[in-house]
Amino acid sequence: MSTVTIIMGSKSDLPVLKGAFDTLKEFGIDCEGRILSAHRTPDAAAELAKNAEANGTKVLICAAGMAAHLAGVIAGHTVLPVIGIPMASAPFNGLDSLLAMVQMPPGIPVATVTAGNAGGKNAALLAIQMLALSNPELIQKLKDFRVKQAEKVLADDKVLRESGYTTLI
Ligand code: RP5
Repeated sequence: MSTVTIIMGSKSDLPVLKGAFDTLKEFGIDCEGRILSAHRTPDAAAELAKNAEANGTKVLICAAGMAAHLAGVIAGHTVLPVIGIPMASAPFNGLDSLLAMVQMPPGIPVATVTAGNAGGKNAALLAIQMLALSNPELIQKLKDFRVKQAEKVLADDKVLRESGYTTLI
């Protein structure tokens, strides 16, 4: 198993996770993706969680929508950190997933990140920040990433001001 394991409740969640895979790759973190559901494949999901620590996984990322129990169920089977991404699923646009995921009972935490598309990237960055606690090289990469990100915003700001406040597009 890889350092970061990304589990999604359905193949339909995959597009949102592109940001997670891309970001982990950018930072050189080995990761793997699995499609397992807390409801449709409960035994396989539990098995993965129970074996994750022994298999060398350090952080688990779980994406699920609707009655989004995946992250919570995984967290109940392991002491590894679990990051949850609430999917913006219909008909409640992710409010259902968010509430299901963020309301873990005391004793079994899930670190819930941004709902929907941005959640993939933020889940990966949070996982990297966790891994960076024991990896100074990753700390530096995260600092470089922040600098680049800020430079991009400031460059956009400069273009906007120089354009006489017309659109950037
Ligand atoms: C959840 O139900 C999945 O994580 C997905 O977000 C949602 C809908 O699944 P599909 O019906 O698209 O397979 O378990």
